[in-house]
Amino acid sequence: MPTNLPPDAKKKWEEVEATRNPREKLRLLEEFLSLVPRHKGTARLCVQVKKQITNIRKEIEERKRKKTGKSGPRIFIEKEGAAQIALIALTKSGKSSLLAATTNAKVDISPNPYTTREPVPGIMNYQDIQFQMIEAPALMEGSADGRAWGLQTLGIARNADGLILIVDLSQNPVRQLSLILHEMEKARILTSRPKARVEVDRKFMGAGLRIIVLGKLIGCNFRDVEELLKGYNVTDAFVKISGEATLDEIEDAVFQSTTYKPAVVVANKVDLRGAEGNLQLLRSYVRGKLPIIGVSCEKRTGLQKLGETLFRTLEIMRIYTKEPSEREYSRRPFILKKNATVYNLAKNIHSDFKNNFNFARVWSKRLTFSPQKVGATFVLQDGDVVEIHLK
Ligand SMILES: Nc1nc2c(ncn2[C@@H]2O[C@H](COP(=O)(O)OP(=O)(O)OP(=O)(O)O)[C@@H](O)[C@H]2O)c(=O)[nH]1
Ligand SMILES: [Mg+2]
Repeated sequence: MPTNLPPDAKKKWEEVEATRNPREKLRLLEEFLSLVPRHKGTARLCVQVKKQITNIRKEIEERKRKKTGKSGPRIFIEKEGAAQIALIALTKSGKSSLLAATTNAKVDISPNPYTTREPVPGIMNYQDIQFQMIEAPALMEGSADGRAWGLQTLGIARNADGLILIVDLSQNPVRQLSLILHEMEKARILTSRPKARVEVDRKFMGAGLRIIVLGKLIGCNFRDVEELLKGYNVTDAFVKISGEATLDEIEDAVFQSTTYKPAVVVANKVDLRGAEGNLQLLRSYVRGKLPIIGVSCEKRTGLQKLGETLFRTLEIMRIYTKEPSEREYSRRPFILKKNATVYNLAKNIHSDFKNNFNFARVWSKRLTFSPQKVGATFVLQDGDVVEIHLK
């Protein structure tokens, strides 16, 4: 059921979205909440907003404590490398052990529960790129309702580019994984691509509202969507709807509350008795929906597959750039989403590049001859070398 908010609440939400200052955001969110009428249709929204409020409060407290003075929309941990990966798991499953086995981070490994209480980052090398891994404090039943540091942990998951979900194979892995997925779902973090994809790309004032439906609207029509968006003062935006979308899901996109994170399951402690059988149980439960890697962090086995699996699951690629005047291409690749074009690359390099783009030359093993002169719409692949020529 759509929430159908009164105009003053919608107006307030606009202000919430416009501010990046945490204190200001906190104040506005509280005001927003007071303007939301309480009924069944708004229950979900209220829970969501309350969570945001709790998270921001924690952020502010944390900042005060650490006095880092760094600004930015989120505290958490500054991103580094090709992608930030959050390690999400129940206690004692081996999050710290995985960090120790794959990075140079200093961690506390212990047979006692809840040893790690603060997020711990580490850098894992994979070929010529790096993944930043972050151990989040253990998830538990009730995390999504704010138990212990649950909201912080879920916040780390939400802020990451991808997830590693760890289960302990010496215990029932299905129970562990379903608990993790359930808590995440309550916090609206999905590990499978939602059927619908709604992208709201806000534009400058006066740009107008453009809605493109590539998929199918379920239980609503184009006009309903337009009404809903206008109701939230989304009047200057490019809205792309793919897959099968309900009005609820479109509303979610306005609030940016549901998020999809690519995830890899690491089944740890394969060295222990009964692990083999449990791994099979896990595989039949997951049914190929998520990649599973059986490892022993203690014995350091099975871990060599992790980098490649992450890379594949994140659906990213490495693109190397070359200056027209240079002979060699840069050894530090740009990381782009799979199927990105030369245009996406140009935009990534410099905002001026997209306006002044003339043509590009691409070197690639898959081409019959290299370099090949291409236009902005040319679709790139992992490993391509690109030289951009401006007008
Ligand atoms: N047999 C075996 N034990 C392991 C393995 N990996 C971790 N352990 C043990 O499992 C226990 C918990 O490991 P940690 O890495 O501290 O687990 P954690 O998930 O970080 O736990 P918390 O931070 O306390 O929530 C420790 O006693 C580890 O020695 C493994 O591959 N095999
Ligand atoms: Mg730990």
